[in-house]
Amino acid sequence: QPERRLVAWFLYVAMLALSIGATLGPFQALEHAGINLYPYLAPFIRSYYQGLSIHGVFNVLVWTTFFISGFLTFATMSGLKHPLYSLKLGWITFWIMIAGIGLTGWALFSDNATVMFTSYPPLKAHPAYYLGLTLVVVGTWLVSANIFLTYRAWRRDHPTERTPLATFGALATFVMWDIASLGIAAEFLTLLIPASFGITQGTDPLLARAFFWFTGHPIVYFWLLPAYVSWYAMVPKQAGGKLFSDPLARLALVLFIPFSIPVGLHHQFTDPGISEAWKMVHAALTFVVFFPSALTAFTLLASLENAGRARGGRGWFGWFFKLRWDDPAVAAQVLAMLLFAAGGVSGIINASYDLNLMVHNTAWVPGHFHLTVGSGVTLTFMGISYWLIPYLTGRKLWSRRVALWQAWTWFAGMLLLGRGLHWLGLLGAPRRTMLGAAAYRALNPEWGLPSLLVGVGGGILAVSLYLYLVEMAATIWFSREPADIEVPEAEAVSGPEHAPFLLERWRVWIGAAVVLTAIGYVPTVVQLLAHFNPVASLRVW
Ligand code: HAS
Repeated sequence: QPERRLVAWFLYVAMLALSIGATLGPFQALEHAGINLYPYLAPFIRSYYQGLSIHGVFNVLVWTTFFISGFLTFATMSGLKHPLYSLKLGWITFWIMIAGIGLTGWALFSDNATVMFTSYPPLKAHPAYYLGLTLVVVGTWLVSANIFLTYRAWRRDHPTERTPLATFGALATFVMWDIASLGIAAEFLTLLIPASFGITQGTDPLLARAFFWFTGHPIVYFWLLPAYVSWYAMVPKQAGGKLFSDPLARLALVLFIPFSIPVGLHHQFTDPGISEAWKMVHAALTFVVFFPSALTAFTLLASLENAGRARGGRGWFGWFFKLRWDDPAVAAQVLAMLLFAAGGVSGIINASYDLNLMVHNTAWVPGHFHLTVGSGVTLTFMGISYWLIPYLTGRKLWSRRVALWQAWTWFAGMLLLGRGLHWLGLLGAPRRTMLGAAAYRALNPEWGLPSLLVGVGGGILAVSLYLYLVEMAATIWFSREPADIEVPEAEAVSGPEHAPFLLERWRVWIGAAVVLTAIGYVPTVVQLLAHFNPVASLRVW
């Protein structure tokens, strides 16, 4: 019971963050469609760019991180059937992270951190912004420490057992993240925080970007893997069937440890000062990290087909319509998978060195990430909350119908918004720009229709967001019926006993990650450090 409270509070804060961050999304979408409502937000939000920074940070950094911290802590405990190693540490972590978002939130709302969620120098924020985000990252390290210690305590009593799949996924996520987050730690601690305090006189934007993307690409898998945990370990059961293959699921999850990190230069294909050869190496490795997602698509389709056929589905596609579409937890997550598949395809286009030159820094890129983190991840987390919040609070979901409407409206809204943004990108519309401004619109009449799609999609998403928040608030505060929920644990057609022990040898995967990361980054970082010029950078800050 006490652990349930901790998990629930992580999720509540996540939802609060989403309510702030996502509320600003429709303002951007409508601006692109030529309806500028920002003046009505004054004095709280003073510009499109301040709104965009808050939108990015609260959605992709706070909503995701708090949800993941709660959900993976839960998945570890429920998988192992073992209490958390230290509840006290759990609460200390929670409050450290709250202090972090307090500082960052203050800087953002006081218009002292209009630097976008990528925090690129030479844009400069108040030290509180960087310190706050640092505390959030430290919080994730403490969450992972608690999870690892819980696992170690369980392992002592179960030396030969396979780790339950959900817990295995939680461990893989945090092992990967703990290594990946060293990049942003280096950037903030050695470059941005000292410079924002005025301790150093300048900084080096290129070096900062290299450190940032060391973490910035794998962070997308930090967001994605918890969704995979749910898709593999829970959804097959909720959909009425079995996971196709437990060993394939484990293989996919564990492969993210070595392959997630040495790919960050694919965000810097157009940056000067980095060798093209190393950019090519990262481009090639990006196609390697695509592989576990391809495995996932195969295994999930087979698992969903298993569920649909078990429920009487016939023919090539008939099984799809027999899934439990009346269960919002299932509907939301299957719709999330569909959108994610489209986002994955645009990711492959981004990763292709030559095609990237066409789409880089255009509206295509937000099109891509609204289908991945904004749909694949966010809609999955919403689907998870439709059973997890009732489980944690003991209160039945307030209205299944509202939850179903929410899932479908998110799907429809993201389809339109995603299509519009990708299309705008191909027409050369830049990202992070007030596209609705009269000068742009007059020069580019062909942006009209895709901008309209973005505006309509954003409007539908606003409705969907509030359906979600109302559903959650009503379940937590007003639902009177007790919930009768079991934690879903999918059985597998091919069970864990077929998984080779190698998959559980964490040292092997960590070793492989360290070696590959060193190969992928050491030459570039050494070269950037050799050219680091604090005097020239004085001019920047
Ligand atoms: Fe990305 C930029 C490449 C995945 C998020 N990405 C971004 C940014 C974000 C982001 C936020 O190479 C912008 C950062 C910024 O502000 O500058 N991305 C990729 C590649 C993948 C990928 C190759 N991205 C993600 C995920 C994200 C995410 C996941 C968040 C969660 N991305 C890039 C590149 C850039 C980039 C470049 C830089 C662009 C630039 O120029 O700035 C891959 O990992 C994708 C693999 C995934 C798949 C999909 C598999 C499908 C599955 C679902 C199965 C569906 C079923 C249902 C079963 C190939 C697993 C189907 C049912 C039926 C009946 C059909």
